Amino acid sequence: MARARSSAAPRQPRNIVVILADDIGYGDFGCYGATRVKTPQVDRLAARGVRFTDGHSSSATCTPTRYSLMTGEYAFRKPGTGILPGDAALIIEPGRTTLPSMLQQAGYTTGVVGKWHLGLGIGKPDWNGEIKPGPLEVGFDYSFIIPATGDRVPCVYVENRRVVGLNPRDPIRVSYREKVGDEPTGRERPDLLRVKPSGGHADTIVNGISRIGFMSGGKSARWVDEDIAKTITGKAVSFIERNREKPFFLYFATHDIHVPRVPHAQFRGTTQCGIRCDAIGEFDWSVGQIAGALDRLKLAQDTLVIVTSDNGPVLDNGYADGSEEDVNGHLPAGPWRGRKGSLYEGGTRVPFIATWPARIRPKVSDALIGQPDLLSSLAALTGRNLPADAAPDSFNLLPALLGDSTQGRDHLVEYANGLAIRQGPWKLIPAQGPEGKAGRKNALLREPELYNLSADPGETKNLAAQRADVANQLTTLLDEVRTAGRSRPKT
Ligand code: NG6
Ligand code: CA
Repeated sequence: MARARSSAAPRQPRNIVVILADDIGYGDFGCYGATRVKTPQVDRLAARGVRFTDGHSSSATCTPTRYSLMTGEYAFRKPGTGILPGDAALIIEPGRTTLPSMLQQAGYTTGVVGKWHLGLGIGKPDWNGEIKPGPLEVGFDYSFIIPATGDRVPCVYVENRRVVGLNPRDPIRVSYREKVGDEPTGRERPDLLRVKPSGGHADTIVNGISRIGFMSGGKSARWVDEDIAKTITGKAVSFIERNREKPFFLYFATHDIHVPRVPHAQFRGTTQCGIRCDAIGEFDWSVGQIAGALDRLKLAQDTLVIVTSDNGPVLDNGYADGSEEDVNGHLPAGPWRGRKGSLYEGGTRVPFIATWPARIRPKVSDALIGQPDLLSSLAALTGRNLPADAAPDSFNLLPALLGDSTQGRDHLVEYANGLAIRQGPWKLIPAQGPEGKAGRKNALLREPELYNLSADPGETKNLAAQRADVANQLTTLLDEVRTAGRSRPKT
């Protein structure tokens, strides 16, 4: 490993930390324009690093984005990578090149802490026994995870291959088909709920919140929602402390600000845009804990820290938590149209910040970059050659990531309920037919839409008819990317 030297810029960072927020939008941080919620910790990283204005998650929802982050493959290529239930099987094939397996081979000790949502086990996971394959089989040396989401059962942590705090006399049962055990569901006992669902979320009640899916048992292992951020941030900090003497890669995937939004009392009411923004404050606190640990251990100078989010923002996402009512003029997607789940820019254009004080100089970059690019770019950074068939949609954008260049991707496929393609200032959302949905619920896109984002960032003027030449060219490009099975150049 190259180590930091005072005389020369280091060749590769001593450590790498990727912090992936959940459902935080482009406009949710101060450094991206938010004023009603303060995010001093994120802003401090941004002020020292490269802040991208055209950074993207691979998809407008969680599982496909996380799949692409790990594999460098567009999730649309692989059926079964949509939003997974909490008892889904692992969707990454053990043995394939992943971001953590590549970094493991480059000499980093690798850890994942936080939301996983990529499935566990083969068939159904054995919650009461050894849970594998999982993170440890796809490149992580350590894992402490929420199996799926906060709103999906089972509501327990899994550390390495075991449920944490499980009493074997109270085994866990999980079903996404039918009720198991005799605990009440939200459907049966709405009077027991402290957060009311606004859609779905009517199954087993855990901690006064009804979830998606049914569970019984595992009482001693259940998480306390208010403490999730503190628990996982503590585990992430412990991982850093344990590995202080050797290079490490930490993938810290927060639960904030996904629903149910139940931030700790310390953060409640601390912002001017309701509980969703209070959860952003909690996220910022988590970032500060990680940055603080790196500072304390004198690792901050030579650690590459990336902060980004898994998809665009959403206000009400199935619980009536006041997010819509309390928004108070806050613009969660910033200037972009659309939100989580949408093919408009707000679906995937997310905060994207890279800091490495020993190497990166502060900069705002408009390079087009996607999270799938981290695998190729970090392989280049750590001197690893990727096998030809690995990371098929991951571009090596290392010069852009380090702020040495503003040259980003040539093109990018955006993925929600359908595909869109970006190239230069242009964005094409092809006609989707009667089943497709471009953005808002039930808005079927029967005609293609073409936007010039330089002139019209809000995607308001459809130029598809006027610029049929561009629309045709982008249609051909999207078809090529789709049928070729890869978009990363072979060399
Ligand atoms: C939806 C859920 C939503 C959220 C989402 C996944 C309902 C009505 N909506 O099905 O609450 O869990 O799935 O979010 O149940 S994601 O960020 O993990 O993709
Ligand atoms: Ca998400």
